Amino acid sequence: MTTTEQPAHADVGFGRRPRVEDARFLRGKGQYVDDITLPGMLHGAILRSPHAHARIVSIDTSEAEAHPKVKAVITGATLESLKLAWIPSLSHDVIAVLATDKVRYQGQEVAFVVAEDRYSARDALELIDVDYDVLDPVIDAQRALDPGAPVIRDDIEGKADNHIFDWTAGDKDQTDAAFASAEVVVKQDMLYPRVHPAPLETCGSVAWMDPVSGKLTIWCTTQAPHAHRTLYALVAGLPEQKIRVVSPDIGGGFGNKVGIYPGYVLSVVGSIVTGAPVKWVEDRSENLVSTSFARDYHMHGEIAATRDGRILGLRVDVLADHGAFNNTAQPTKYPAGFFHIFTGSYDYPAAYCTVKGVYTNKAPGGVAYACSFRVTEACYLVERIVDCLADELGMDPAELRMKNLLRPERFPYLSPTGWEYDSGEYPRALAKAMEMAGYEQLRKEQAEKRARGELMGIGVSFFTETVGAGPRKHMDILGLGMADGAEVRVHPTGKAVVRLSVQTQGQGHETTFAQIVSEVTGIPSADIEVVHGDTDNTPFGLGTYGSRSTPVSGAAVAVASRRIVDKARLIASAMLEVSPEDLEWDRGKFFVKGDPSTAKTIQEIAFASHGTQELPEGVEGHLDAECVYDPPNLTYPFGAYICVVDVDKGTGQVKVRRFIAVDDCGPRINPMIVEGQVHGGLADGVGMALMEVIAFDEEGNCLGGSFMDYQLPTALECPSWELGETVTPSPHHPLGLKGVGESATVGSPPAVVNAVIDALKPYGVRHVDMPLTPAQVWRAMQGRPFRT
Ligand code: PCD
Repeated sequence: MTTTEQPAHADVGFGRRPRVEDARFLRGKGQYVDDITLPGMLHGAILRSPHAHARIVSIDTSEAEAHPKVKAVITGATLESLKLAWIPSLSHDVIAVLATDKVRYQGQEVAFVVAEDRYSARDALELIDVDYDVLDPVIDAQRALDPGAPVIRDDIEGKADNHIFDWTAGDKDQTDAAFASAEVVVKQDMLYPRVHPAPLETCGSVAWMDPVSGKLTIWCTTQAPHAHRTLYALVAGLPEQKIRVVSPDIGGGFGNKVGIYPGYVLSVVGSIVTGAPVKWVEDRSENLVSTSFARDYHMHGEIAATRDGRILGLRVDVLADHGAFNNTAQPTKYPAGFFHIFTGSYDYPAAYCTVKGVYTNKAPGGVAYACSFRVTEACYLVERIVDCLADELGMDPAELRMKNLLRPERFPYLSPTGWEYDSGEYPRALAKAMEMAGYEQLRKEQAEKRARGELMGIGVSFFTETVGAGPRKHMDILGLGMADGAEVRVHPTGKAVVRLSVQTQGQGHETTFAQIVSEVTGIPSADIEVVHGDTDNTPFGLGTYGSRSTPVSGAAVAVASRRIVDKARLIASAMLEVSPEDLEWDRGKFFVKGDPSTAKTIQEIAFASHGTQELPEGVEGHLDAECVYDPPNLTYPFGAYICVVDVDKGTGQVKVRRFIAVDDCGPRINPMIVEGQVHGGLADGVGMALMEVIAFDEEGNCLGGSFMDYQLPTALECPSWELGETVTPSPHHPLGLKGVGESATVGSPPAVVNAVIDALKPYGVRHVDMPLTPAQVWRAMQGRPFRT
């Protein structure tokens, strides 16, 4: 069900348009990394550590090397000789490509076998003999800083503890003063557990170092091909023009494919060592156990308010578990990502947070899984604690939110932690969600059910996202500023090609970026080809994550398209022998003011730009343009979500019965794609709230290494989503667009958890940590009387 009313099919510009990429996806004709086969290609497999923490005494590879189909066995020692054993992480740390001294988490890469086929490579792993001296692991982040805790990173000179960083945002004194004057203070500990992006396609690469041309081509599951190329150049000392990174079809990224993983580097080394192309594709368990994680934030929140429900301040203290290497992906300046957006959508002056990062013997990563760098954790914190406050005050959670939401006249709004929210109409979005839900009726139904002893819950959440990183002067990744390029070229016949620096992983850029060009130039979308994901054929840019493609690259495309129209005006003025100012633009054609019969279409102008038409002074031939877009600010999409659950008293089983989501991402390029993005994010949210967790035992064994243990939501756990929209354009984006890809993943977990806790209200339960599995919910009810 949807409230969006749009024409069924948009040929030109924005509107519903079936995804062009589906023609190949639905026929099983996508070209993923694992579909790439090159002549003479070899296959790599990784030997991984069974221990969470152990010293490597020796590695004997002789038997594996003797395997008839094995071409090379690479160890940390091989890489040390190439100066590739350690590479820079995305957060100014280093990560081991293959362990040299110690293994620091279960699943860490220890050796790489290259063989004629995948099976032989895997068989040969069994023939490698590693002698480990097992050490005590540090698994509990809370104990990582205990005096006497084993030091994980003794590779770092002088390192005597497991501390990574301390970071603060906001004004401490002002916040302390707000708390001192408050009538009510509510405190709550909450964990955002370690989860995994779990894309259906795992990570992989095919590397081919052509010994004749000296050109290295890497087909790779990457969300950021250009950034990867530059990093290969910087780290391996290879000339950048001799490196080509191709990101073919990607079966879901969700942040998991932003970083450079040891396997990618190993396929490159394998190709250099053997002189043949080498493919490496990890299996499901490798992906879940070793290849990144998300969240793992242990948060303590405190909220101050007046008795009548005016929020005065928020104070947060976070312990961030980063695993064995600090390989979190986020702009350099922000070790806790954009966590300081935790002040959320409410109007109050005082907020302060401290974040402490620690090493543990767990896989590194901290990827922004469907999250603009820790916005998800931030949103969960504020939306949960506002519900705790409502509970304390005996106020309806929707009413408490309505009372404190930022009003439209407050925009552009400078938050107490320094963000400048670009635009918003928050109360309207919440009112719309409440109306769609039939909020009052739901509360009545709940009261009746409670009276009968049944558990029904209604959860409200409101979110503000900060997406589209970001202004170059503030944001970079390893020194690369976060701007993106785009090139638009119109062929003589009026068809066009647009080349993007960003890379789609299923979002449908081949559809929507053509629509952006079409919206501005009037060229039908079907006449526009989108080229992306190949560094040899696209302009430089930082890639697709943090919902930045539309805010940054989409803006680059819009500006380049406008430059096309500007140039077309000059050429049309020569064609019509009038001055450019005398022309009027009616999307797709220019005509002399007051005389529509004189129109020259963009297609005619394109031909003239290549033809014999004499061009005006200073105008070069051809109709093309480019732009490198440095966004002046981020964009701030927002939304109001309401979740309705029923909880089984006997088993603790949660059933999500309804979910109402009102999203505002400014104008929608393609409402159908936006709805798909929201559907996916809502399912993500239900998964994290109710079932997903990467847990460890005391020895550091990962307990989430398969889809039997790491549960993903399916259609069975999801209701039929009820979507609504409001449209508040971004004032600084050329087309008013805001990102949306991660909105629902950010906004939905607190709605689901708030709903479950609301259902448990008769038991006096104020908080339960995710995931709210039946066991977790059941435990929360035990030993507590049911009181209506
Ligand atoms: N759109 C429209 N309109 C508007 C906005 C948007 O239409 N207003 C659309 C576009 O165009 C695209 C989509 O939608 O197509 C999205 O967008 P955005 O928001 O801009 O985003 P991007 O950048 O493109 O993308 C990214 C995201 C992220 S970030 C994530 S996680 C996820 C999402 O995206 N991932 C994925 N979604 C998705 N989907 C799919 N299918 N797959 C995937 O993988 Mo991160 O940071 O990485 O964690």
